[in-house]
Amino acid sequence: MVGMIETVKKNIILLGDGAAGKTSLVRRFVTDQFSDKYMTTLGSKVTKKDVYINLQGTQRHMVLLIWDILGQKGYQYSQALSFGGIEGALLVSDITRKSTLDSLKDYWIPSLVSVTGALPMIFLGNKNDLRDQAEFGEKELKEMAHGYEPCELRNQTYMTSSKTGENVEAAFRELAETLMRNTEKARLNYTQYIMDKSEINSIKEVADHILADFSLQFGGAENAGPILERHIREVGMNINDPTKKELVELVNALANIEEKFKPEKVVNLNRTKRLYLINLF
Ligand code: G3D
Ligand code: MG
Repeated sequence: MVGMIETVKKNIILLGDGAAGKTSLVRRFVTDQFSDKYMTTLGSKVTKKDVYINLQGTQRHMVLLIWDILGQKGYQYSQALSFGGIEGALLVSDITRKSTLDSLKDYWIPSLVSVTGALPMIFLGNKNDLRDQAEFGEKELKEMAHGYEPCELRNQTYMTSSKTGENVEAAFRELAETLMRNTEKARLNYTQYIMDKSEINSIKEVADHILADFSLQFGGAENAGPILERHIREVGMNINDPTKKELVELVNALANIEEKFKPEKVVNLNRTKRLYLINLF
């Protein structure tokens, strides 16, 4: 069976001075190619890439939307607009030009976080195939990255080359996995929140929470909506006036679905906490 895999969508952005290698890194990651023909990126361009991540024994599907912007300073306003919804960043420096490292600190990071707030960042020292012309190395890159903790990243820096492909996949994956772990943390917080029964005052609110919880774990309302609608119909539940019996049936139906793509432990935890909420009323 192909199985149902949860999908989450994440927007990430590459920032750094012009010619640091942003566009080449995206091209290498997405198509595994390096082109020596340089095309100026006008405005921002979004590239989509599917990433599969194994997290705690569950296969996850992430759609990465990769924003590549015009790498010139001074376009702050229009660039800032495109930061909306950005959840992670790759900060690209070119090891043959020390100035590209400095401007991460002086320009790119401040202009990013002023819009997005703190977010996971990975620091790249690109053009590592040109080590013999380097003006700085991994040590300086790490020093800068450490200044931006707590990003809680295991590996915040990568020496990359879009020419040879060195570490390109690893750097993108590190960011993707970090974002996936953060999504997981948000879920746990949400569970904590709904377990606090003082937040829930009626059986209808219980139904709301169960539907929201399922959607969240299923990668959003877009994916979960049609499935929920079908099962609500099947148990004959009126969403504005649910009965306990109907809700219990719905919870069991949702557990059957989750069994197909979640570890048994998680399925049982979800079922238990949902039944617990129903039984408060
Ligand atoms: P940008 O999008 O950050 O502005 P680009 O940068 O990806 O357009 O790359 C700028 C130039 O650097 C290009 O060269 C590109 O081929 C080169 N480049 C990018 N990454 C690497 C790398 O890892 N190693 C080497 N040696 N060169 C790289 P041109 O000459 O076409 O301008
Ligand atoms: Mg570019």
